Amino acid sequence: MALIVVSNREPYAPRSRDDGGLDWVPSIGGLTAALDPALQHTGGTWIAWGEAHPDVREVQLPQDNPRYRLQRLRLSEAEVRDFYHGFSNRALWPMSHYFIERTRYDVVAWQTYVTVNRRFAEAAVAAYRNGDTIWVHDYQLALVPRMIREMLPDAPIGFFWHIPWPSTEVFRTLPWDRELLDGMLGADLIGMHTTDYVRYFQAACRRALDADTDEGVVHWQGRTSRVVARPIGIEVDVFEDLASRPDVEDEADRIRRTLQTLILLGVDRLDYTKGIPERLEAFDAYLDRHPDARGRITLIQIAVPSREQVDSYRQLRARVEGLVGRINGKHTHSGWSPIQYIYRGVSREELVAHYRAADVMLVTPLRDGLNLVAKEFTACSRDGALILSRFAGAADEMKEAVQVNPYSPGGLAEALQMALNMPLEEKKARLQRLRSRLHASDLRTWAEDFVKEIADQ
Ligand code: ADQ
Repeated sequence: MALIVVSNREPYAPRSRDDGGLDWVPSIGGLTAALDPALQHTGGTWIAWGEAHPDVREVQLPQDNPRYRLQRLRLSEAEVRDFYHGFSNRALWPMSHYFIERTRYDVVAWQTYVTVNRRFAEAAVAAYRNGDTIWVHDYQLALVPRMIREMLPDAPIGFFWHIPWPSTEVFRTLPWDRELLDGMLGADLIGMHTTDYVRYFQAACRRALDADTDEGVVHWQGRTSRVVARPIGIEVDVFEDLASRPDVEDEADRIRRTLQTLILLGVDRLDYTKGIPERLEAFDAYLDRHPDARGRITLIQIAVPSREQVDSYRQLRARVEGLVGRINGKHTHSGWSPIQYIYRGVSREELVAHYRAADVMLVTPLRDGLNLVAKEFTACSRDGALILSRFAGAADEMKEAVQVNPYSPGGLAEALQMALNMPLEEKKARLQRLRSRLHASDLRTWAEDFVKEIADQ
């Protein structure tokens, strides 16, 4: 039995070599990091948008040890603009993260979303053989389950929604709320990160579709879909191995030696949902209030560039850079600057070295489906403390983190004070408890169990 994964992003992106060939490099991001190992394990087909080098329609991956086939769809410029930047990232993304004022509900963008979803569905149907399992991912492709269902009435279809599912009043602002729900309900199994998202989704089905719901199921048009909370895990072993590698350890020591201060760390895609400006402002206020902390703490903020074609992301970048400049300008003295800002994707080794070097990890999104960084830090940390937003899906499973309300500057500063002063024994005990849970549901288990659950429906 093979697996067919359908997602917008591809797991590896092509990069030209000097000799004219292509190297396929792993993409950065939660979803692709999650599914590549799963598909390597089962074999099958991954269908995704081939962004760079669109003429390459198919490739066997990973390059050095091929385990599955990547089938790449070519999208026109207008499709990318309207389907991806337009509807996915200007309508569904802000709406699901409660940023209604940032949404643009444009009818042409919606129509393109429908057309492009159909192309993904057709590719999945063409790849499908009896006995296969289809797993569709995320908000860019919510209509695909229904479209596949119409062509393959008996295929096992799963769908995972990786971002928050908002409360019903927010979801109702979407002009195509019924269509979106109907699209998702083509799946046998719908997964989300938390039980709250599942409850809100069911409430939306009742309210918008007048569908019947029971414990964990939605009945709609003669079919039943199960809706389950299955928070994603990380590759715990991979992160632990990296964390104990001598070269990574040396790099962590080097970071600490260079700064000679306590280290606060933020690692995010540069996205307005991640609460980066709020975090910087809270740090600024902390330094104002604790003059003794000046020269003794550095915040390293690593931000990976994201969605730069969308205006609000460019504005966010300018705002963050402005804040970093202003705060550094205000507090820098005798060779110490409070913020080190890294605006690029970093390698896994570099990432883990920073997790190892950090005293306090700041994961303070205003809203986040789950947040993998919180789990990665937990797997790698020496004996650091984790500050975690109550609005990240991961907060449900990570009660031992110092939980904060990122909208409250005072609350953030207090959490920082608490984390910085936490006794070593307590930090170790909290990490220990968090880690034991990471092992119980790592990424491999999450993906394998979900695929099994789809097939068992
Ligand atoms: P994302 O919004 O991308 O994922 P997240 O879960 O934090 O958010 O995953 C980001 C990934 O990118 C992590 O693996 C992190 O290590 C990596 N990363 C971030 N910045 C980086 C940098 N500068 N350099 C290198 N790597 C970097 C979406 C949802 C989340 C959900 C995941 C998985 O928005 O809520 O947790 O999918 O379902």
